[in-house]
Amino acid sequence: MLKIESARVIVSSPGRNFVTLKIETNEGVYGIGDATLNGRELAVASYLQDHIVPCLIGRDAHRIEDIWQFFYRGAYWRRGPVTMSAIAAVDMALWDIKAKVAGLPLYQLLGGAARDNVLVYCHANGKTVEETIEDALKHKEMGYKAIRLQAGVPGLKSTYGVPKGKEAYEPADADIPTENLWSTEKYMRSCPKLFEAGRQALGDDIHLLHDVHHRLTPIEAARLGKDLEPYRLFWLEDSVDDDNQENFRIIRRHTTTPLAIGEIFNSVWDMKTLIQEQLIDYIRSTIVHTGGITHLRQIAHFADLFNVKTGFHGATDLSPITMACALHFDMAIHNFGIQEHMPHSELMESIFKIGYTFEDGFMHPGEAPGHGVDIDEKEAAKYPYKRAYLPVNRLEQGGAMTNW
Ligand code: EZ4
Ligand code: CO
Repeated sequence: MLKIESARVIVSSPGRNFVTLKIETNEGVYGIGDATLNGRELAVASYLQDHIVPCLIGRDAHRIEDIWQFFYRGAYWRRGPVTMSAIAAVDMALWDIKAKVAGLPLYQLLGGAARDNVLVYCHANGKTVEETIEDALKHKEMGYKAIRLQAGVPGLKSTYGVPKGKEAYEPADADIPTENLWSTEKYMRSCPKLFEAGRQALGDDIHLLHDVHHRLTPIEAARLGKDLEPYRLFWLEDSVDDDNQENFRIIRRHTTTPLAIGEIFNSVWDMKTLIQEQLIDYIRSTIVHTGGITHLRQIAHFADLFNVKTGFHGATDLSPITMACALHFDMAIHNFGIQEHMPHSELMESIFKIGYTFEDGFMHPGEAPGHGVDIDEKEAAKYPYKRAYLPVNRLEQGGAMTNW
């Protein structure tokens, strides 16, 4: 039996916090999984350390499905981002081990290549429309075929997703959440102008995407979707709060702009209505926050029945391990749509050794056995945990708090 001999949690902060689980077996082969939950990292670290690791030791590392069900059903308390991120880390590490033992890159175990490489989209940001277009043109030059456009809103001091200075953009920017002011009216007026300029400057062959970060009501989202129709977006992301799946019935009734949501979902039950009623076009739930490859397979296959494609979250607060697992997954499933790509810093990649590559708008997970990412534990130990939170938004005219 390929026995799990040890499992340990590695918390490291090379520019931002990452939580990694390393599982070692009696035959020397080991695997690693990502457990990073932005702003709640230590909760997942404790869940793993205190509640999962003791139950893992001695188990057969090959029994991935059984171990998944053991932690999902066996805990009695199901779902939630902390639990599902912890289970995901175990799942990624076990798939890594199995693929290493097989001597194959992970995508081969998931059914083999359904495509030659993976279409990715990048972020273009700026304080103004002009700055955003300039950034987008730079990314087009780098080969990207799909670009997410986000710009500052005239009249608002700051906007989430738009870097304040010249430094690389990191959304979790303070040890107590920064409070920003938000105006839906100002945003709704400026957003279509960004896409009118974007389509004109970037041409018809580039896919354009946009993220609303859950800030609108359903009828406002319906209006924005209609206003953006002339610019033919690839998708409009997180236009409303995703707590109530029925919100999307209202949006869908009014606009043909394709809709994406799901980066904060953690189980198939968060998206069942959205998929079954064909209220969305892309599901963004990803490997680390949704129970790992094992649960995402169920989600992708379910979504395929209803013409919903994947478009996994790929921000830098998901570690390179998640990025690698997502790329293997994207390679192998039929209903892949697009993959988000926010490159990690050089410092982060000096700790997480990656095997995946980018070329001309597409990525490939590489051919190394396993998921292809390793961690340098000695280097990781040099960067202790540093508390950091996402900002919050208050409506400019007082009252309600919205997301970010
Ligand atoms: O705000 O990953 O589409 N990408 C995003 C990200 C998220 C962060 C939150 O942790 O919305 O920038
Ligand atoms: Co998003």
